[in-house]
Amino acid sequence: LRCVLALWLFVSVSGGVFAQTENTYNLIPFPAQFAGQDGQFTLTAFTRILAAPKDAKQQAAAQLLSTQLRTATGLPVTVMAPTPAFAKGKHIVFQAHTGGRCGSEGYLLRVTPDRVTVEAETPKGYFYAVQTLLQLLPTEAFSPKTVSGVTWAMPACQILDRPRYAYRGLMLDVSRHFMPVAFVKKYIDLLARHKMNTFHWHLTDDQGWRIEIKKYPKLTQVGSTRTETLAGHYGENYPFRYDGQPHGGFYTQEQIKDVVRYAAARHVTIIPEIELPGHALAAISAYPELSCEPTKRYEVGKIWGVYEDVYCPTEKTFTFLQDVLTEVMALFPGKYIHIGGDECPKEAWKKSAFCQNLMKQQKLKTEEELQSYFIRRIDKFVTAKGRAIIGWDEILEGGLAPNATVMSWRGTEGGIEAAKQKHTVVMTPGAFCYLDKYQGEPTQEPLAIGGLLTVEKIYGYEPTPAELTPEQKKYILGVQGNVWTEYMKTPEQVEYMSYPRAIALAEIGWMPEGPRNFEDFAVRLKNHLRRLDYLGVNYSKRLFDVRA
Ligand code: TNX
Repeated sequence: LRCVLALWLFVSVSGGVFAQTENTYNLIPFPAQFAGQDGQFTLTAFTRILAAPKDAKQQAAAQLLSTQLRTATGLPVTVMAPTPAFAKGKHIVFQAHTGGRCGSEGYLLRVTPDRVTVEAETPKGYFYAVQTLLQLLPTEAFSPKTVSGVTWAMPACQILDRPRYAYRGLMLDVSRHFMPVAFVKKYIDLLARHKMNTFHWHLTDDQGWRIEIKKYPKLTQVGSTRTETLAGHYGENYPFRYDGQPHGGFYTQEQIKDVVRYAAARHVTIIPEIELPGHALAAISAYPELSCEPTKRYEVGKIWGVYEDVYCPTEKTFTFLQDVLTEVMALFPGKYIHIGGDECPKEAWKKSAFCQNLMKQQKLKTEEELQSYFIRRIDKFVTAKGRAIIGWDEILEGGLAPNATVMSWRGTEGGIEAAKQKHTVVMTPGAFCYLDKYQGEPTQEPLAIGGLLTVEKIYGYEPTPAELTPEQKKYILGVQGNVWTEYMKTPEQVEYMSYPRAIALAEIGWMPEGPRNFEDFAVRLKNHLRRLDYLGVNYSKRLFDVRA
């Protein structure tokens, strides 16, 4: 058996799976090890899904598969116990994996003309196996309604799959423009279908506070609405765009719990982001005493950009933030709490006698060190609760807090530096991971933030910096795409900017290290887009317009 497996491994690693352009396997992200075989397995009225009734690991994924197959095919593909009566039939069989080759997220899928077997070690592994299995069927398998006249065949193959990176994420900014719960769920569902496992929810910023905090009701009463200004430009390269309209919205804690449950069912962990010490204007508008000038009048941000009004590092502010984070941690069970840390101007601190005194007292030489003091205190608080902070790469300035993970966004330097300091890193450099950039010729595209980021450019991105030593490379947890919504007012616009680019990120987060073949990806993607049609996704067709 070992020999056969070794041979299979050899063939699949060296066999140039990616060299083919005529692709009958529209799998995306493409599996780590794949071997196509002759023949196919065809679903019939007799096909059942066999899963151990008491095996909680198998049941959820088996039921999910059953629901989707029954919906799209109209065939009675129900979940049954694997009794001897089914031993001979052509069924889809879930079974426990014992070889230790799947890990926490992987699975083994064997499709033969007589049987499909699905093996994994975890519920997540089975869930990902189901995603792949659905992709082996004709794209109509994604239909929300029964499609007739389709031969429901899967090509015979063997797949041993597991991700390259443990962290595969997508961030959505709901502060600049609020997005309704139903859409957030759809967004999470899509992420999971592409085997991404982390949804970073950017819940607070200058332009809106979007999460109900019971202890501080004004955060949402005051901080969740703004009226856009009618004047002003973001910069020379940006045409006028403010609409003079009120914008607002927030999630109640009940809604958040519902979204967290929804995500968990799809094996997506949510990382909530509470921005500090900068990007805090919405909170300060609600509670001016959190700023260094408590008597000043503040308004929730009306234009984009970076504001000088930031949290003042007073005990009042720390109490507030700890209270907020306590409620946040009660809602989100994941390990990481994102505390922002980016773009914090230091003017207010420089002008504040309190801050200057504090710096003397704490022997801090620069405002960067004061920022580091700020983040360290939050780090200590969050760590004491058994969680960990994650922050944008500015948290390196003035010294990294002991337990912090860094999101490298201004480039890759921050990530490289953090890894050298033995801190875990998520790579999300603007040049490759910012899905708010243009994806085509600006004159033909809706208004976006400056810069061009094509699917092809993303696909060529290698998240692990070559200059790191093998030991340092282990600190690179993975890769994330960011969807900042200054220029996206509606869910449709968010989808247009996110897809298909997020799929390229999903694949580079999943695929084993090594050369990638964009042509092959593009062929699979083009076919895959038909699935997104069934899922009602307003993706951009730009890639194929240009290439046609
Ligand atoms: C920078 S990326 C920001 C965001 C903006 C984004 C626009 C980061 C940590 N901060 O506040 O929305 O640029 O691309």
